[in-house]
This record gives sequence, C-alpha cells and structure tokens, in this order.
Amino acid sequence: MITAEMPVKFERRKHKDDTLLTLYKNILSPRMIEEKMLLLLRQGRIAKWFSGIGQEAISVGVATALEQDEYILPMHRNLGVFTARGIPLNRLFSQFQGKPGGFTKGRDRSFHFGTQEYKIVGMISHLGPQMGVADGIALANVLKQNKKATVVFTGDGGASEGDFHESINTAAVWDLPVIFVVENNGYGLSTPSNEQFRCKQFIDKAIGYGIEGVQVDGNNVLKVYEAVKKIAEEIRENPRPVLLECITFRMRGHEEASGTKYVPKELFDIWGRKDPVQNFERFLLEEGVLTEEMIEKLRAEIKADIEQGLEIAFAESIPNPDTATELNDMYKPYHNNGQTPSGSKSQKRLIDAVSDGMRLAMRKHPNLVLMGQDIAEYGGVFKITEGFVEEFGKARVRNTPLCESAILGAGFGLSINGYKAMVEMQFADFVSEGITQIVNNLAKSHYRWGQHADVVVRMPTGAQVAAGPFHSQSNEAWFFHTPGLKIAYPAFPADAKGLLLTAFEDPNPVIFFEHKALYRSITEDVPDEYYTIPFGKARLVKEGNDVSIITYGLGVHWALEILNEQPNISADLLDLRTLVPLDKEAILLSARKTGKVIVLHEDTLTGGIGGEIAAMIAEECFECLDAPVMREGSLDTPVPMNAGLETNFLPKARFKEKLLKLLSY
Ligand SMILES: Cc1ncc(C[n+]2csc(CCOP(=O)(O)OP(=O)(O)O)c2C)c(N)n1
Repeated sequence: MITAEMPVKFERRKHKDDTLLTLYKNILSPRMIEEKMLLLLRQGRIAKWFSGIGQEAISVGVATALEQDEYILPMHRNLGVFTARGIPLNRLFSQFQGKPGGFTKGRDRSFHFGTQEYKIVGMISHLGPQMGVADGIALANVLKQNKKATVVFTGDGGASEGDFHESINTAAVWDLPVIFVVENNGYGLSTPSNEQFRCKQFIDKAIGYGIEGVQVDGNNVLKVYEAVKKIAEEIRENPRPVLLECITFRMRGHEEASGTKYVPKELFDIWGRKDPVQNFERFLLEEGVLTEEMIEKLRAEIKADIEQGLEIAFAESIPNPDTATELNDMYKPYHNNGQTPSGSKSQKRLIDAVSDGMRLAMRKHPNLVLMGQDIAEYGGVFKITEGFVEEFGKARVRNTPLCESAILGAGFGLSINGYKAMVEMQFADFVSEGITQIVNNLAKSHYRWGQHADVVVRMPTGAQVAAGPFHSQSNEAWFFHTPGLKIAYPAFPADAKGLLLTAFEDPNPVIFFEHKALYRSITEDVPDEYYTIPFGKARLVKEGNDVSIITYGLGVHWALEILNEQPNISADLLDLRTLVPLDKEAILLSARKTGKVIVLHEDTLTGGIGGEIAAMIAEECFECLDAPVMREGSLDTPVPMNAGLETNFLPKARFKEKLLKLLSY
C-alpha cells in the first residue's frame, strides 16, 4: 500500500521528452491558475474556490493519457482536466464568474458544467451520481464498438454514497470500459477517512465487485499517466471497468472559506514534501529534460495566458436576465403535431398498447436502449417486453442489476453519447431510489449546460390493486414540481401508445405513468400503425354544460363510471393526458364554460396536482366561477393494503359526494 511516508519516485522508462514536457506544462498550468485564483479570492474578485492544489497529478495524468474524444467526468478538484483538454482560459474564467462566455450562461458554478466540444461532463453537487452517467457513456461506446474508454472521478467521501456501489457493480456486470478514479485524499470535507470507511484501501473494494483494482501514487503524474494509459489501452480492446485508486492529500480546505483547522499540521509538512508539481519539476531538471530557462519561459507563457483570459472574462458584461430565454432553455426544442392514424385497428388492452408502442419505437429508433429489472428474457414483471430480446437482442434490451440510481444515470449517459434510453421502474414506487438522477441530472442538464436528456422513465403506478404502501403510490406530484421534466399519464390504450411514441421521439426526459389497474382492465380499438399524440393536449372525454371534471389516469374512469350512472349530470370530463406540459387552455376553456370545476386525482390531496390546477383557475377565471373550485384526492396517508381500507383511502366515493355538492352549489 502506498503511504504518506513514501517519497514521490519517478522512473524515466521510455518516455519521450515531448511526453514529459507535455505533462509538465499540463501540471504547471492548473497550479498557476489556482495560485492566481487564491489571490483573486483574497481581493474579493471571485467568490468561492475549491482547491485541487496537491492533487493536480491525478487530473493531469488522466486527461493527458486519454484520447481527446474520450469522455471524462471530473469532480470539484479537477481543474487540470479542464485545462489539459485545452479549454480556452477566458471561457473557464467566465464560467467561474458566472459570465455568459462560460458554459452555463451564468446558471451554474465553477466546475458544474459539461461540454461536448471537449468531451467533459461536469459534476452535479451530489457527487456520486456522476458514476452512473459514466456507465451510460461507456455503454454507448460499447454499442458503437468504437473502442473508447471513459474516466469518472470520485473522492473517498463520495465513494460512501450508494452510487459508487451501484455504478461499479453495473459496470462490472455489463463489462463497461470505465476507469473509476478514486482520489483518496484523506478527508471528505472535515471527515477523516477512518470515519468515512473501514477498509484499508479502495482497491480492496474492487475485489468485491470482481474487477481489477490498481493503486498509484496520486502525487506522481507519471505513475498516474502510465496507469491510465495502460488501463485505457486494455479496456478499449477488452471492455471492463477498473478501479484506479490514487493516494493523495488535499493541501487546502474543503473550499477556501472552510479552513483546515481539523487537519493535523504535520500532515501538511509530510505531504508538502510530496508536492506533485515541484517533485516532477525536480525530476525533469535532473533528467535534463527541462532547464531553468525553459521553466521561466513556460511560466511566463502561462502567466500571460492567465492574464489575458482574466482580462477578457472580467471585461465581459452580464446581460439583463431574459425570462423567456430562461424558460425556453428548460427543454431542447421539439415540436410534434401528431398524426391521425387511418389504417387498421385492433382491440388492445392498455398493457398491449404500451408494449406495441415500445416495439414500434425500438424499430424506428435503432439507437433506443431499454433498461430495467427483469425486462429481458423474463419480459418484465408485467410482461410488457416479452419477446423483445428475440427481436432486438440483449444489447438493446437489458436486464439491470437491482439499482435505480445507476441505471437512470446510465440513461443520461447514453443520451450524452448519442443514444435514447428507456428505463423501466419495476414499480413507480421504487423511483425514490433514483430520484437524484431524475430531478437533478435529467431535469436540469439542458438548462444548465444545454445537454438534453433523451430518457423515458416508465412508471407502473397506482393503487386499487391491494398491493400496500410500497407498490401503489401515486408520485407524479414529485416530478410535476420539478422544472425540466415532461409527464405523461394516459388513461386509455390508444393514448398510451401514441403518447409513448411521442415520448420516445421527444429528446427531453419524460416520466411516463402507466396505471397498473388499467393495464388489463381497459380495452379499446388501437391503431396498428406508428402514430404520435402531441403532449399538452387534453382530451374532452365527455361534453356537458353544468360542471367540469378535470382528471387523469384512473380518475377518468371513476368519473366516467359516475357520469354513466347519473346521465342527468351534464359534465365536461377532461382527461389531461399529460401533466407537463399542462393543457391550460383546455382547462380554462371548460372552466369558463361551466363555471363549476372539480379536480380529481388518485394522488393524496395535499400538495397534489389538483391544488395547482385549482389555483390556476381561481387566478385566471375567478369572474366566471359560480362555485369554489373543488378538489378530491386520496387520504393523506400511505396507501393501505387491505381492500376495504384502500377503497376508503381512494377518492372515488368522496368524489361522487363532492360532485353532487358542487352541482347543487
Ligand atoms: C449528496 C451530497 N452530500 C453532501 C455534500 C456536501 N459535500 C460536498 S463535497 C463533500 C466532501 C466530499 O469528499 P470527497 O468525495 O472525499 O472529495 P474531496 O472534497 O475530498 O475531494 C461533501 C460532504 C454533497 N455535495 N452532496
């Protein structure tokens, strides 16, 4: 095991001068930028800084060893990745300052950005989710058979997150060519290693995943470079993940404002002697590769570059915020008018329509990959993908290990690398295991750095199946409240097929709800051909004058049942079909016509979508209302299993009462 006491030892081997000088230049640059940043910080000219001083050999060794078009997923101490990839400094500095010349239009901070141009996918603050994204990027490379490696970084602290386990395990099972670089720097914020993990070293963890683990001196740029070069060469040819542990030390605080009081002073002395830049410089001088004059010249060049970059970035003005641009940038532009199918139709249950839609989508989009637990030979727990492996093969119809976060992350990674992904949640309830990937990665990336997430998350949802609190939840409101997602929730088989095909065409993330109680209970004629139904267009299932019932999913069928029982009620029954985008126009049109509105949903009442719709109606057409907008939803409890309790929980009976109350208002 490499320890703090061991000196940094370089071996020349067969490295050419050019290689050594490139490494030197690449490692000197981030050090000099950081020194400048610390100065600017003290002058109050920049706000926050996460320092990678002392760890530069890792970023630089990795980025220099890889091919320029291989994806790197760095973290917050990897400035050297960005500089070694050749990003112009003015753009980096603009990014650090939240200026438009950066990569996020001022929307995200220092290293929180990606760029397809430089094949870098920057982090989200949550750290671990990066690793699942790397899996997806690597999977796309495997499917393209392009012999590319991918590198993702994590700190030792981040490695305590479940994502570390999920992603490495998935990469192992799928033989994905990913190098998981663990920067073991002794601390996660203030928490020392012995309070973070119990193993002696991270390469021991590799054994548990059945993969190779390699440990290197993370302060030795040559060792990191050699290790990455060798591993990358191997895994390009023979795809598999490798865990690369780099032993290093964080020479400054977690971020500059947080200080280093909790770190014993002697550690700084020991590691100060192992400085990755000075030691490498000394070695190159001894080898005669570098001279003092060359160092001076190079330093002057880098300094001039930094000054020039800063000048441009500081001079850049920040335009006034434009609300329309902010909102428009939430999604990659996509428009769909839908088609009216004219060919043959066959009777289909909702489940058959979903299956049919997915099969047609797989035929239409050769870059669409399906992922989910037990979806391959077994056909999924609802048998929706039965027979898919035979037609599309196992590469595109993938059983996943039991891990939602890594797979949702992989969906995003596939999208970054040119694919479309479908992730099936075995039950919508289980999405909570992968929530960060949806609400922080899929939903936010287009707004943050212009990267769309072409991922459909299929969600078998809902109650009335006596399945208890963890197989029955309605959780659409979790996503409704998250800008950046689209949400479809069909109530009929033909809608399910058309909306699903739209979801696969749309390059944005779509959360697609399928009600389990409707899977096999509703049958109708469904067009056999390929067709799409535009999002954001509600459907008037019944037309009337006295009241508007606004609902979706199972609620549509409850309302229909009651209206069929009571033909004297003249109601508009509006099935929203998609919750995001929401068909405001149709809602308001109906509300204005009838003057009485009730919103019904299966989800629990408090904080449900009904509240939003009721508020919108109150705000926009108060004058045309003859009664307060009413809502009915499930009780504010978990979904109980016992059928009697479940019926009591669900809003159907209460809805009927409330509807009659509203009519008599
Ligand atoms: C999910 C999550 N929890 C907590 C944090 C706050 N946080 C940011 S960095 C950090 C420590 C990370 O330590 P490590 O992964 O070892 O990286 P290092 O900072 O040492 O490079 C913590 C706790 C976070 N960003 N995300």
